[in-house]
Amino acid sequence: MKKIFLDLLKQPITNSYLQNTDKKTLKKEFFYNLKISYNTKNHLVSIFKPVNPNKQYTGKYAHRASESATMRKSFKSISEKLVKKFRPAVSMEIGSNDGVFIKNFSKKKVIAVEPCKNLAKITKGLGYFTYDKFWNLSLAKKILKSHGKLDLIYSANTISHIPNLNETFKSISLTLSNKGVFVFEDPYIGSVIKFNSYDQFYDEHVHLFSFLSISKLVKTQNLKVIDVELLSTHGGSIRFYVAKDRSDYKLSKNIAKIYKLEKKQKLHKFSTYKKFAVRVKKSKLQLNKILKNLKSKGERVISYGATYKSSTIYNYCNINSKIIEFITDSTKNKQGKFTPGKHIKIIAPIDLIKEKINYVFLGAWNFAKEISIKEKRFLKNGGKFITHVPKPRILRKNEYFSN
Ligand code: JHZ
Repeated sequence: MKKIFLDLLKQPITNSYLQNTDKKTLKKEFFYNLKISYNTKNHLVSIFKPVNPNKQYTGKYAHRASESATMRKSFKSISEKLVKKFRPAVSMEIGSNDGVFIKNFSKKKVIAVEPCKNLAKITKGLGYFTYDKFWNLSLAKKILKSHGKLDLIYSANTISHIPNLNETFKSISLTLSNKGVFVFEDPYIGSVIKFNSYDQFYDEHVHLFSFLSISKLVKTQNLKVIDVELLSTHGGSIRFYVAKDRSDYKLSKNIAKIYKLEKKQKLHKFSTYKKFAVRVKKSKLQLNKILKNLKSKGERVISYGATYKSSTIYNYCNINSKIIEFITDSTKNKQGKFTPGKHIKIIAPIDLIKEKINYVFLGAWNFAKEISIKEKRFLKNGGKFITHVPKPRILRKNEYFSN
């Protein structure tokens, strides 16, 4: 049974950055109710009524996974590790974005799946065989026929975006070879609860995974979790290694460890999520208080990173361009546009000192360390970062390197 524990109010589609804010454009903006539920049967945390994926993964998809040095490094390191460990003959990536992961593979040995046509064009252009389609049973059958069984399937920040997980894992089960491994990583519900990072809930994050939920879900498709890793990427992610349940793979010691950890954190109890929802409401009040106080003193506040995540914050906390003057983002195709719902202007990175900016809200708090290094002159000059994780606050000196 699905039980709702959090209501994040009316939210737009996070990828729908606006070209302009004229009446006609605003009238067409789509909103839905972002309510989050916990499934008492399989422990899965999901959006109660997800948005239709055709509205989300269009030919105008803005996010580029290779935009951060942290992620480029992470994808390089996991691709090398997987090749060394599993020596796959044929591999596949689901949700290949701009090719940041598959670039580390030989073109003959990997295929890409990417439903956003503008992104699929990038990997096709790089010479990788790319299916510009959603991952589902019909595509799995097509791939099986053309490429045979796969030894390695990898996916980052994509499986959590797919509403129908049963079909997703069934399709994996069908295409995986007997020694094949499916490795996927997504934001971790345990970290969201720990850091009060409620901004990890937005239209694209249909589910937030735990070991408890995934181990149950894959079992129904004759698969088993053979290993699991907790990662620091994206403010706390979880990486699963899944294989056929009759494969020879032994279970890693990490399995017992994470099972214990999640039980200790009570991720299998509805009350944990109810308590989290109370903290989220408090977080909204605290963040508004900090920002309004700065504005009343005449301070200029901007934001760093026009993230999909921060869209949830702006819309839930009712933060608009009267509070956050503008947002800087290094992604070229976001620049010159406006954020969905609250219509804050996005511009290219600027010299914060020259522009006399004193306060910067970290929309991309998950890259606090990388941004702190980039902006060390600003920080040395007395500039301050603001974050909402784990509690809304103005960051003290030396706090930037903590995640
Ligand atoms: P970032 C997207 O979410 C959408 P977002 C998606 N649903 C998902 O799951 C995650 O990615 C993985 C910019 N930036 O990665 C670049 C700077 O401007 O936290 C990006 O626009 N300067 C697929 O948007 C944004 O911040 C910098 O120095 O929440 C970061 O977005 C750095 C490091 C980043 O994901």
